Amino acid sequence: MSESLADALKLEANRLGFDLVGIAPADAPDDLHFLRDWLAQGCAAEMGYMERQADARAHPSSILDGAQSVIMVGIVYCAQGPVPEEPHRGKIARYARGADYHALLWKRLDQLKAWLETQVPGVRARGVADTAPLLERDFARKAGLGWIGKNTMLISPKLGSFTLLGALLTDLRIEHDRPFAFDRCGTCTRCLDACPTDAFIAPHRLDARRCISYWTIEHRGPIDDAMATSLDGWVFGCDICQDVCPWNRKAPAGREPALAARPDWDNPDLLAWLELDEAGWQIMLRGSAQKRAKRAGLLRNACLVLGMRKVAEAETRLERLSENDADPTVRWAASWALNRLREG
Ligand code: B12
Ligand code: SF4
Repeated sequence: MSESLADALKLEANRLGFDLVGIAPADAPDDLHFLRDWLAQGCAAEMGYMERQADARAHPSSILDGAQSVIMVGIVYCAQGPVPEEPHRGKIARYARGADYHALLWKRLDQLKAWLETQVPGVRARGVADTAPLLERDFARKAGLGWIGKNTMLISPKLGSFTLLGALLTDLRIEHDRPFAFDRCGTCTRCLDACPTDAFIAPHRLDARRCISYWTIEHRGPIDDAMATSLDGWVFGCDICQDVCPWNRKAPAGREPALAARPDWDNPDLLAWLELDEAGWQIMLRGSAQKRAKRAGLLRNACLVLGMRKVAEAETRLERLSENDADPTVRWAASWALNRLREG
């Protein structure tokens, strides 16, 4: 297929709001052996879907039969500076301070697909973001969007790593971009050194069993003591390994208003979380990526942070939750926090 289609496609993707776009061949991922090692070492923790989908990740044709090209896109989000720290306020990863990116990316990818169908009638295409069995960072690198840093993030030399990725797979063979061939990390090890829980067991290798992001978002149930004491204020996700990265120093603010931080999702008052009823949680989490952790996960994280910070105003609310909450994880976390608070 002609190069002009690739150029027109990139212009259209940009017009739709994607900040990065590149095209990779729909071949087996280069990094599949890394995924297999990572799984074998137990680094996926309890993310059983990573194990179950391992074979599907071996080729993009598991997502679209006959796929020839993977159009990788990226969108910049909410790159504002760190939030002020008050003991009763929790930290939310930047990607989740605005509207849920999944719905946004899926909609934009559908629009790109519709555009492609007008250019090439009969073409087959499928848009995916995050949830499909695609090694997105590997394909992003192959599509020329950037390199995979020692913190495992896809880093664009122009835009940094505060980007979210998506892919439009198609059975059309479109002019491919060159893979990003450089590793611009050099001798830097800031992310590896800054991680408070030593989640990077080697450069490019994150052990989810030690990652604050994993524990606060993905893990269900009580949290090991070693991690519970190390959350450092994070109640949903973690940005430390990106905040310290020099490639994010000049990262631009995103141009997508929906991804900008919302006051109620940014820097939340955890004492107020402890008061919310079921209906309040439903309203709070509507349209937010934070709903992945569910009420129980978020309340658990809030209790742990308040306990570690010994926020005295939380005591009566923690007592109430530890005795009466219907969810055993919340009761556990509230008791854990009360013990910390009363330790003196
Ligand atoms: C599972 C998952 C997680 C897990 C595990 C993370 C991980 N590093 O694997 C947890 C819950 C911890 C997580 C956290 C986060 N995630 Co996440 N996650 C995913 C998911 C669904 C799969 C990732 C995966 O395949 N992991 C398997 C391992 C093997 O891959 P990897 O760590 O990326 O390692 C790559 C390379 O480093 C290399 N490699 C591995 N080992 C080695 C060893 C050597 C020596 C070398 C040279 C290379 C190498 O191979 C791998 C594949 O390319 C993707 C979406 C998707 N479908 O891809 C999003 C995704 C990676 N996450 C994303 C985001 C935003 C985050 C967070 C920033 C959220 C937050 N603020 O809390 C953190 C970042 C933590 C981090 N440093 O990775 C974005 C990343 C965007 C970007 N610019 O890179 C993605 C792409 C979602 C999206 N659609 O935008 N995530
Ligand atoms: S902090 Fe340094 S080592 Fe880590 S990803 Fe950024 S440039 Fe690479």
